[in-house]
Amino acid sequence: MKNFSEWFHNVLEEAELMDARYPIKGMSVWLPRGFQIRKNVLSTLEELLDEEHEEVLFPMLIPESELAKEAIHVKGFEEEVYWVTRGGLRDLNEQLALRPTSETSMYPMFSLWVRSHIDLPIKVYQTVNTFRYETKHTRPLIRVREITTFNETHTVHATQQEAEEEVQVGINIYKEFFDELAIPYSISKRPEWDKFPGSKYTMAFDMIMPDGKTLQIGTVHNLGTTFAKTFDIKFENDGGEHEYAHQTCYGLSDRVIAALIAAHGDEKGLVIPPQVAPEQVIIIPIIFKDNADEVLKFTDNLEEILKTNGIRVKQDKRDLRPGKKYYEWEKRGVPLRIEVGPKDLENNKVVTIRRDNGKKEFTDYDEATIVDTVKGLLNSITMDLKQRADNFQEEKTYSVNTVDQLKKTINKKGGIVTANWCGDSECGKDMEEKYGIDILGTQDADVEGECVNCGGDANYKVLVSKTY
Ligand code: PR8
Repeated sequence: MKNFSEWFHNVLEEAELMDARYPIKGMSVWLPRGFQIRKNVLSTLEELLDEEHEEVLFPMLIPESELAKEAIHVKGFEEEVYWVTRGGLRDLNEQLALRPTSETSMYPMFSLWVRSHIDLPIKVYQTVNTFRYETKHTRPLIRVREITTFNETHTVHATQQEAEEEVQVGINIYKEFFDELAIPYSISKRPEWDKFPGSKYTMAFDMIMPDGKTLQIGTVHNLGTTFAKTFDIKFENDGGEHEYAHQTCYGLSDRVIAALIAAHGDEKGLVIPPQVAPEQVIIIPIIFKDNADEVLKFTDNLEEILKTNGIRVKQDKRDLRPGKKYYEWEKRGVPLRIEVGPKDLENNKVVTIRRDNGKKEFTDYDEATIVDTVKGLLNSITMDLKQRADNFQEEKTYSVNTVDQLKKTINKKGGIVTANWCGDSECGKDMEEKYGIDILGTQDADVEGECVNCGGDANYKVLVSKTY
């Protein structure tokens, strides 16, 4: 695709996912088809979270006094907070923030809940809307001012060790989640100057978009005891002493759906992996005047069989040319199309067409095997989409030895470029400024030799790219 931005906007519109014409910048409307994908994405995620975490729901408004308590945190968000200052005609005594994220909404309550070590760990999540007055260029799903799908997990632990382990739990859940959606990613530890405000460190997932820039699609933060100290989250240990709790939080957003669209779409528009597709199969009966009853009897039966076997299927019986229907369902990204015409009835066959690669196959229609055939095809589609997306991320990840190569590669090819780095903040910021790039983060690796920028001893592999 030549112009990703334009393509992305067209897909949202043509696949009927979102309407971006809402009269507030950075806020859009979820249309039924988009909402259904969102719902399927969320249930995939929540199924994973539910194994160890419990769902909660906190209020959207946060008193200024609580938001302001954690100095570093509030500094990080001060330019992005929306404020409610009036109730009806009256000015409020204390202004209330629309949550930009929920640490300062949840942690005063955690302070009340945690008394002794028996109250720990706490592991909860919520899926809510959050508000961030973004000043960078807004784009639907990618950078919004109302994040409508903010899934945030918050945990509290007795020891540093447990919090470390929870970071790994969070990373593993997100890995599994992205794998199920066939979304590729690179994981790195964000540099000091780009970690979550108030955290000890941030681990982030980045996907390379079709235009070569990377999108941060999820983050896992170790909060240490910073917030516990600010909000007085203490517990009595076995020995009767009071200790501050160790915390983590992790989250992802609407961006995951942007990543899903970007990872799999093609020139014809949307391609959705079967796991989250509103319809996994669309049946198109090819009807002529004299055979309508016969064909529809057949396709109704086919629809019923697939449905009872747990496949999300729909039949398009509208009085339109088949070609027009094919075009529409292709744009909507339905993974598999089944066409049934009078000839197929005679031969007792159906035609299947894959959305991802256009492959057309004739399958014998036999009630016992049609389900297996369709399930097998959906499976292959999932695997092939994943393979294709993973290959793209891999092919677009380059390793270089000099800063000159780094600059050239980023500018010419985009993607993620890796190199040896010392890890020093001054050196990192200098590199970002000089070359107009972003340091995504570091990966621990056995590195030997010099830092590409300053020539000092290299300690890490650094991931560099242009970002959204
Ligand atoms: C936290 N607190 O808040 P985070 N539009 C779309 N997606 C966004 C936007 C935006 N304007 N800003 C961030 N995201 C922690 C963890 C509770 C949960 C997405 O962390 O500020 C990004 O993908 O890193 C980001 O990784 C995720 O929300 C979590 O936001």
